[in-house]
Amino acid sequence: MRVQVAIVGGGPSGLLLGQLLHNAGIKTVVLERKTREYVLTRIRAGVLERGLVDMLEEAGAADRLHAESFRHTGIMLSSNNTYFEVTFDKYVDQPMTIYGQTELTRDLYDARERAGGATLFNVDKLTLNDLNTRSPSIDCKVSGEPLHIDCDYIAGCDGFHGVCRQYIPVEKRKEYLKDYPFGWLGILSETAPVHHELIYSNSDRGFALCSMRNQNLSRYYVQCDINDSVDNWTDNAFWNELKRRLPERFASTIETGTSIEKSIAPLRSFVCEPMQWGNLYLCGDAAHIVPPTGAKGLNTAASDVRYLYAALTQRYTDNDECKLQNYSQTALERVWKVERFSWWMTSMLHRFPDQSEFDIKIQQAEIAFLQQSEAAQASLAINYVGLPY
Ligand code: RFL
Ligand code: PHB
Repeated sequence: MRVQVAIVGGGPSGLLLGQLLHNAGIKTVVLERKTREYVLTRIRAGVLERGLVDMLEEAGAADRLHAESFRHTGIMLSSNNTYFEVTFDKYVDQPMTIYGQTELTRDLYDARERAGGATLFNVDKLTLNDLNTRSPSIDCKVSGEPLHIDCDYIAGCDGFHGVCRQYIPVEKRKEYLKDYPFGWLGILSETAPVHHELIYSNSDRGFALCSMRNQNLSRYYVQCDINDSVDNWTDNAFWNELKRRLPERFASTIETGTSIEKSIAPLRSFVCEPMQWGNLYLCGDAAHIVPPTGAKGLNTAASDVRYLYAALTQRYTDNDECKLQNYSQTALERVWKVERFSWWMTSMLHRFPDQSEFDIKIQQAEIAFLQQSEAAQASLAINYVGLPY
């Protein structure tokens, strides 16, 4: 098989890049280790920046999103029993869109299928060859059958646990990692959201988040021990803990019900530098991870896709490799700002095991300052709605 760009990973980064390139007349193949059904069972992000929505439109995959998504113009922050809203449109003219990553991924698979783009599932034993030459290639097995792919460029969109990043030689690669000493226990329930905006809550018992997918589908999270297991949490135990971490007004009105999904996610900050090596370019979770506080993971994957798409189209339309050469530097500049924001939101809102009374007072002062200062709220709003590309 010969393509111009071989894309490793059929998550949102790989699919979005694949669809944009395909529409621009650039021949691609998307290689996914799992099945389509498996990818579509992962419940993850739900809050999209405008930049991502614009790209989905450009990819021809935004019709259902426009029909079914919700616009958000602020968030609620709470600290024990006090709460206040940060209204974004007071500071920046850019709403957020509520639409599940699962649905977005499904729309991208459907758009790719309609457009006749090649997607191969059950891909394993993948090796990348000759990355530092003009003719890189991939060897892999697809449902057990060997396949050789010649290409001009390889996009490593294979997530945090993928293989592509490992092809950047150790002596050329620097990895920055911060693991947080807690996780998020999340549930999805077919109940009405407790409030029309998201609620991020700092409480003495730990962080909680009230989010949603639509008017009858809610997503809730509570900070939990890093070694905890979902088996330790009945639905009842979850709802009780969530209520204890919310201000009375919300705890008393929340609608509870049977969960339809329950999972625990670890929290980490991670950046790999550089994000390119020879003709390999990393995108999304393959190159960086943020803790989910602030909803930036998928959105940052999208900004990488925007930069790489622009660089590849410049290469194929003008035969100019300038943007490709600068890809890592351009992408990392934005990545580090988002890392800072996600770390800051996480630090402000969670209980840390080694936190002293002094640390807790500082956290409370930070939230009080945010409540009182329009400048601080503007800073949060600018970062939350998404920094410019
Ligand atoms: P993904 O989604 O991990 O997809 C990578 C794909 O590559 C495949 N793969 C391989 N394929 C072929 N060969 C190999 N050797 C392969 N190795 C792996 C995998 O099977 C997979 O299909 O990475 P991608 O595309 O970069 O997308 C990143 C996003 O998924 C991630 O950043 C977000 O989900 C993070 N995130 C959130 N981001 C937001 O912007 N807003 C949110 O509200 C938000 N909430 C969240 C989140 C992540 C969470 N968890 C579970 C970590 C909430 C949670 C709880
Ligand atoms: C979600 O709805 O899953 C969600 C929302 C906001 C976050 C993280 C996750 O910060």
